[in-house]
Amino acid sequence: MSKSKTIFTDHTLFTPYTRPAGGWGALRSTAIHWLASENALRNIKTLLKTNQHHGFDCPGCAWGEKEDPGVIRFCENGAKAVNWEATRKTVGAEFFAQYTVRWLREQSDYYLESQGRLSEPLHYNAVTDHYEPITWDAAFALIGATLNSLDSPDQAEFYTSGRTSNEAAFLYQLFVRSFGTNNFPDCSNMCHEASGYALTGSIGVGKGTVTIEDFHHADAVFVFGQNPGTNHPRMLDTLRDVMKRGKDVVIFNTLKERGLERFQNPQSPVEMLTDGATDMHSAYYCPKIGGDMAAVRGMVKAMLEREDGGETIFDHAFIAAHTDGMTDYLDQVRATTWTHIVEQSGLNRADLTAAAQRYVRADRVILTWAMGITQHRHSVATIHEFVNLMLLRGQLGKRGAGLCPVRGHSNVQGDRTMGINERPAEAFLAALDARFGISTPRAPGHATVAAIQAMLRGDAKVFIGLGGNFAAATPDTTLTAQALQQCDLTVHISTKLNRSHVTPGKQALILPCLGRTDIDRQNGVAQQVTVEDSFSMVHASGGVVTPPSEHLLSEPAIIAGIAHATLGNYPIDWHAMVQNYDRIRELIADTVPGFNDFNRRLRQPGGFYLGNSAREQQWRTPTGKVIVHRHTLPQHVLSERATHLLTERTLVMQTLRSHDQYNTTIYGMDDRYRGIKGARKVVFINPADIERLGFSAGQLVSIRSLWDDHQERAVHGFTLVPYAIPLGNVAAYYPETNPLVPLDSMGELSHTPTSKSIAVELMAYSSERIAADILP
Ligand SMILES: Nc1nc2c(c(=O)[nH]1)N[C@H]1C(S)=C(S)[C@@H](COP(=O)(O)OP(=O)(O)OC[C@H]3O[C@@H](n4cnc5c(=O)[nH]c(N)nc54)[C@H](O)[C@@H]3O)O[C@H]1N2
Ligand SMILES: Nc1nc2c(c(=O)[nH]1)N[C@H]1C(S)=C(S)[C@@H](COP(=O)(O)OP(=O)(O)OC[C@H]3O[C@@H](n4cnc5c(=O)[nH]c(N)nc54)[C@H](O)[C@@H]3O)O[C@H]1N2
Ligand SMILES: [Mo]
Repeated sequence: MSKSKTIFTDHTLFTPYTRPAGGWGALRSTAIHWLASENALRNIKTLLKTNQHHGFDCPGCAWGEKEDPGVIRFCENGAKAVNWEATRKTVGAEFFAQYTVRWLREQSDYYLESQGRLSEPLHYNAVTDHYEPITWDAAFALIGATLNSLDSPDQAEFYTSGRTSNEAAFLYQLFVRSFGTNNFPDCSNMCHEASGYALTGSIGVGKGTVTIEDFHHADAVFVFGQNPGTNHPRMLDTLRDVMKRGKDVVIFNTLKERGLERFQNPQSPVEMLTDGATDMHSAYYCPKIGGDMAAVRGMVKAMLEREDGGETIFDHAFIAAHTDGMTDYLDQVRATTWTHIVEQSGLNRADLTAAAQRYVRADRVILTWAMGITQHRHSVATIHEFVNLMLLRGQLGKRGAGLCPVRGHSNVQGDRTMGINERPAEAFLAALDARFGISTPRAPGHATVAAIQAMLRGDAKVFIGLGGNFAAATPDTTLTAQALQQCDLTVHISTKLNRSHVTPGKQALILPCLGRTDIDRQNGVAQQVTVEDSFSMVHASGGVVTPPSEHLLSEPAIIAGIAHATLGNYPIDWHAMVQNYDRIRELIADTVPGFNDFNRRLRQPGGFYLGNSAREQQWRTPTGKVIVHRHTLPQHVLSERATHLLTERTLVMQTLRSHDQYNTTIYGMDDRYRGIKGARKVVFINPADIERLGFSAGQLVSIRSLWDDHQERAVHGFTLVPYAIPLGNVAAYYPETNPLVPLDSMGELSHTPTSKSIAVELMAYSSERIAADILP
């Protein structure tokens, strides 16, 4: 392959974006997606109902809202999510009669989802390789009979994606536990699992401790490993307010993300018309991938050196009253060398000392984080390091301060609260047993990776997915596809066609459901569901759009159908619950702490706050105090199973989201803020690495990952894009790069796939390979 193969001369693919984030660019993009939705007029009305009291919760992210009547509450990417769901295009029997599953499998994720909303239940015919219509009753009967034929309930896996409402999630877990298993692989296993695990084991509760109100009182907000400009655009408003108050916003991100540099608020007429913009940070640090634990350790070390020199920096009264184990941790910090810290973080001592000073000078500090922190081998240790940093100055349990893992899916936190958990708490199981007269299983079930491993071994034979796109979202795509295809039955409850449907088991069903924006009538009465945001606020959501097909059922109705076909009326009359969702909420009120008087409280504007024990400085830990964990700084951010294969050509890769996608849903081919147009198969790489490795900008490469199991994991035909990224690091989009993430490469204690730290090597895309990819 010739080195001169560059496509950069005409700048068609890559042009650096120089405008502020938001602004006219965001408005323009909103308008384009809205007009392309084939339902433009209806959808603008729909958008105006987003996050309003009598509307629906945005199916985009889990950022919270202040109750502020009259304010329009949607962002560019929320608008894309709404337009995508509220399309008039549908896909049903005719389409599936035309195309085989094998043919559909060859199409892109974008093609599959853009066919429109699924409009009727479908059953896979393995003989013809086509999906065919099936009645709801026959579909439920097939599921019930298959589940009841298993040797053990543990041979079935019940996946959940985080858009599922509280009502559907509660009913689902009650069914699955009454059936007899805790196999609950969940999207959060790939997402904020490390946050829940680390926080529960330190402060006694696995959720963030702040509310949106706290941001108005913070003197400094530290944002780690997060790209809100794309993934939580409404958070930019909040950060901008902090900057406008003259306070600090301190960023740690491997990349210079546009939304964290400058922002023009599309909902501020003055900023829009004067073309003004706000600087979005007071300091921006670019650590190496996986370098955040080292960076925070460096900040603590800088503070500790001043303490050891006689200054008082730490809040000794808070430490004495509320923490256990701080002395040991500080000894560990003393034992960590600056050389190790600087080498692993990629930041110098002066920068880390300055970051520490910004932390010290603030009375009230909020620390937020997302996937740049949670998808590494040492994510739990890194989050413990965050907690320790915050404890040292008593930044927990006071106004304007605290920890804020920014959740992904709009109800991923609520699903956990409802009991979607493969290791449920004993108190919760006991409450279910007492209320329903059942004996729920006590043995821990499977999380996502364990579920894939069980399917591969043949130990699990049925897969049911409540939303999501398991085949594309999970690691090691080839192995996961094999796992699903080996199943006796796969069932997907979905709104849109996706890769999981075209990776069927021996038998397979697609069950089309209502989405968040659709009106859900039961017995002629429009129902509401509830969701919980990142700030533990529970609020109601009711659709406003006529559903795209009369053959759709709601998620609760589908779960009731499956449950009834499997268990009859044991332990409850499932169908009766669905007639009025208040009945499901009564069951929740009876069994889930914090939901007493649920039906009344959800009707108040803005919903209600579930509370957070750590915020009240009640530490639900074995000692009654915050447990200070001390971890040694890892020698390497990669697993030992990769480190002994490293050469000087090895790079560490993170997989991330473009501006035009929602997880595995691809809305378009652009990534505006990163300057990419019309392409997704790109690798962001430091220009010095391009040169060092003997490549040229714009060259096509193959990417191979390193793991010691002799499996070849590679993807081909990616374009090298020179980018401001630390030396030795590269970035590429998910899900195209999921085939590179080894199934066993998991976070310690969290078992989250390490999709932000993969050891890879780049190779020229060979002409043989090109021929193999292009020729049929
Ligand atoms: N529009 C839109 N909104 C979404 C989603 C979507 O796909 N599209 N997905 C939703 C979901 S489920 C989730 S979980 C969230 C995801 O929200 P994010 O966590 O913002 O998502 P990613 O694109 O994975 O971005 C990771 C960010 O971390 C940085 N990063 C990567 N590795 C490191 C590291 O080691 N250290 C540091 N300091 N930074 C690092 C990357 O450069 C990038 O800016 O968004 C939710 N909202
Ligand atoms: N390499 C790599 N892998 C990752 C990540 C990464 O950063 N890198 N991120 C991980 C993260 S944070 C997450 S959360 C997971 C996401 O994993 P998932 O939640 O499984 O994936 P999504 O892409 O959000 O699911 C999209 C599908 O959900 C269905 N859907 C949409 N709305 C509804 C609804 O209202 N009801 C129902 N029943 N179905 C609906 C549609 O059919 C759509 O095709 O991916 C993870 N995988
Ligand atoms: Mo997520």
